[in-house]
Amino acid sequence: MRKTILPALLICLFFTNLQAQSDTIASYTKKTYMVPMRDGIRLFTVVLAPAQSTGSYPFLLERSPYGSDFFPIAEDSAISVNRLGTLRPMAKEGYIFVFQDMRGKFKSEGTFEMTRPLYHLFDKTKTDESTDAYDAIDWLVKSIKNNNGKAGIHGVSYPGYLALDASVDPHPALKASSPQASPADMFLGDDFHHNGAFRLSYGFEYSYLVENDKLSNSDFPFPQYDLYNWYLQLGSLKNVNDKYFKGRLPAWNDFVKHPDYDDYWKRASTLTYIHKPQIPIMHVGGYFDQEDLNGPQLMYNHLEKKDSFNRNFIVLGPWNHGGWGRRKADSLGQISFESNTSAWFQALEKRWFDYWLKGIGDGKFAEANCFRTGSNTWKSYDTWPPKTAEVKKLYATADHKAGFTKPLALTGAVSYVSDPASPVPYRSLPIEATYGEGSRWYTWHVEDQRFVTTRPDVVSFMMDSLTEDITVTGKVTAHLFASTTGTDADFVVKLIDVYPAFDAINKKMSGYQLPVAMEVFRGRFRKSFSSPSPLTPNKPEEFVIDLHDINHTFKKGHHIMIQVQSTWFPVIDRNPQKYVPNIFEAKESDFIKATQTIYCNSKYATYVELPVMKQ
Ligand code: PG9
Repeated sequence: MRKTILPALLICLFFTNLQAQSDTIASYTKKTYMVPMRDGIRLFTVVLAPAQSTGSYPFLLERSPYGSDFFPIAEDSAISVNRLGTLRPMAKEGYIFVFQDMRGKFKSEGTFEMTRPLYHLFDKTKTDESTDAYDAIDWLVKSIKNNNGKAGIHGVSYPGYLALDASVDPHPALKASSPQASPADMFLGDDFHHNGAFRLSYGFEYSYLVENDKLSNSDFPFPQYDLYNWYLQLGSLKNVNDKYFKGRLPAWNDFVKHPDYDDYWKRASTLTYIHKPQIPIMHVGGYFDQEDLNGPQLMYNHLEKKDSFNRNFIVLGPWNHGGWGRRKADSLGQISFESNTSAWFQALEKRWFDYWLKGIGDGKFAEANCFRTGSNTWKSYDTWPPKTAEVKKLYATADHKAGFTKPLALTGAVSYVSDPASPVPYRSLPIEATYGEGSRWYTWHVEDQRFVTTRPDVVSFMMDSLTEDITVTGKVTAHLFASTTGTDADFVVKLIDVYPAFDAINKKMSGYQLPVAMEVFRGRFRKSFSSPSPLTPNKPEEFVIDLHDINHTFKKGHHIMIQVQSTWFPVIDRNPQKYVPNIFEAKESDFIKATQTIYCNSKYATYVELPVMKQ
């Protein structure tokens, strides 16, 4: 995150070209403070306040584990609004920007705890990220002059998660919050696991990034550039502590200790303790977010059930992690969106905070603003997902095709051999370190899948070319009927937009295979994420896999494809394919080849549910 989001949102020196400003403020003065929390711990805080100001301004707060002292100017010196990057439009309007190192990171005192639960909800004497945000706001409104008594909080990813935490039992001055790419549940989705499958490269590199050293963001010193083989040679996950971390990183130790969805994960899940929006909340997420795609969608839906005061809003765009903070987000990888989607969002974010914190505007915000990929248009909705879609079942057939008609034959299946010794890469090699030099981590969600489609351990089911556009808006769910010769198995399902084989105008996009939805499921958790159980060899079972919300038009002439595989390495660790109680403790001999069978017949029909809009 650090190398995309921080530069993009905070220290970038590029300028955005948004709507006209009141243009009253030209420069900001930097001051830093050690702000006391209720338990005496002091948090390092940077305040940028309008210089030579006469008015009163709201606070816009961002709390972070990545280091908040990123404006390289001395205490008390002034900085021109032109150097405030994407904050510039709001800066001209007049805000007091506050950046705070969270507890235990960089210049703040105390101890860092990865995704610290909201302890105060169970014990009023305890502190957590919600009480720290409360205490910070309390101190700010009482201590910083020229404030108007109102505060907003926002942030991308970890800072987004901290914005969400701040929105629980909020300080009375906190009037609006925008958690952006905030994880919701680290076992079910987001950074560390997806449906119980462990995100190896991310979990390994991220725990080192934040826990190796309090005062820096640490890059693990890999001895090579392409990490596919490095992770393969690592072997069983037990080697991580034996060879590298030596039990020194608390987050990694917790991954090892908690292989199932137990109380540890439930306590850290925001779903457990946030039940209704207490203040206006605007969730922001990207369809191609390589880190926290699920969180914003899950949390919006969760809060929507209790949104009696209409305070819950969502924005979804064609973005990777934090892509809305870029100067220009008119494309991602090879995929064009035909307009600057980040400028569109940044204008909306300004209107949002201007309204809640400064009373500017009419306060009319659509419930959901969700970009439609494929046809490349912004759409607004009264409900998300819209109720007008008709759910259709796209079936996989034994001849590797896909169609809306259920297979009639009593038999029909497709098999492949999955070998943990030769796992399918999740993106084309080289696999650079996640945040390393030249990393293509940021665009792998839109990578052309032809790099794996021809592998014998990847099976595809493709529709004939479309005779008219099909727009899918809302939640895509795979119902996979599968068996394995082993006793545990992962299944990765992708929904792919296959471009026409020859595009005379845009030749390089001919035959492109764009994954518009994809997800992994660890078979042992099919009945319960808390109590895993082995699979019975050769027994067909149903695996229901949430492929998340999309808003995508498959254009006339394109094909829709379903793809299935059983490894996705090294973003997902290798399932040994032999059931063991804790995969973090598997032996090398537990990793076995297995034959996976995907059933495509009238009794066991594999299909993907698509919410299709009427044209
Ligand atoms: N995806 C990162 C993260 C968020 C929350 C917890 C752990 C990791 C991030 O970009 O901040």
